[in-house]
Amino acid sequence: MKKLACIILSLMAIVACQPTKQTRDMTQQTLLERLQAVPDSCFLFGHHDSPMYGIGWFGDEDRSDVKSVCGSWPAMMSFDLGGIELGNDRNLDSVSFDRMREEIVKQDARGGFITLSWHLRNPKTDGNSWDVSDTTVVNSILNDSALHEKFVGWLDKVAEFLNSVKREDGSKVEVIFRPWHEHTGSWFWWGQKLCTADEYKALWKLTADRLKEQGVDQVIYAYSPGTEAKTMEAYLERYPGDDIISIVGVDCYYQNRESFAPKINEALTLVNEVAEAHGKIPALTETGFEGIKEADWWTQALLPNLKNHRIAYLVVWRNAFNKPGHFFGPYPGCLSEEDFKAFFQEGSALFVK
Ligand code: BMA
Repeated sequence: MKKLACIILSLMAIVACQPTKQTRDMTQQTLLERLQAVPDSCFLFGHHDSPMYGIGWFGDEDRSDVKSVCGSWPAMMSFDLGGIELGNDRNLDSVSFDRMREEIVKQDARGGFITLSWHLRNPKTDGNSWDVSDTTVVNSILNDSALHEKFVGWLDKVAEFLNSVKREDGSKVEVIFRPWHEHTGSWFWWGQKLCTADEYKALWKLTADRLKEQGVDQVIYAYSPGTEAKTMEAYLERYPGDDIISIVGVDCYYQNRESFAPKINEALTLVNEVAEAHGKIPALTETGFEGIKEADWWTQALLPNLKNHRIAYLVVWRNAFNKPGHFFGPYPGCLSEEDFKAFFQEGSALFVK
């Protein structure tokens, strides 16, 4: 069944465990259609900042810790736009936006997928995303005309970047955009206790409307709460609407085997229910085990918990070059290296050559 799925996938020329070559036909399918075509038994494997840096390196060309271990690129590349709003050359994790643009184009050319998050600054306090000292930031963006104007300027910087990511033929690369994530927690200034449901939804609408006005017609949006919501009603409390959202996901991290199994199964069951009811694409928008301290984590802790659910993709977070122990992907010599190779070979997780 799994083999068949991979064959179908490669026939559809989206991405497969086997080497694929990008052709124009592939890009004629929309990003949404390509995601919908991921077989139920497979998922695109994603890694944040994979080609940018890893354990013991930064900025090398043609390198990724994932590729160093299994020989293939993640099928999903995740990058972050945090800092673009200020007109910075580099994002909050030192990644240059020029390099990001190049890597998005390269990933697209190899038949891969791209998702972008946005750990933007706090427009009211000038602190970072995690500055929750002022509980009225979203309200002020919506109601204070000076702050509104400042924030709209920030959105325009995002639009400018997105519109600049073009293939050789001049067409814009389609990407997933996942702003305002983990809002069911209260650690970002747009979080649960920092704004009302209506304010949060209005923030989304403002974002989508402004980007559209600026000509951004090549993004699809992902909604990615944390695991706090336990019911469909709670999950949808701050949902911006079917007209904006294409992907419904969850950010769900691993602490230990006992707690992870019930947590992720509950979260993905809910995501699948919502996806089904609203005709959306389900995804595990962030996951991982910081420092991957178990040798068999990929095949014994993560994979078994994905088997009963449909997800088009998952993203494991970054292999930080500058924060010891802060890694979520494999790298040569890490404890779970052999297990990651087995995870790769098993065939459910999809990569690109
Ligand atoms: C967090 C951590 C931070 C990083 C941020 C944005 O989860 O990895 O170190 O700055 O994501 O990538």
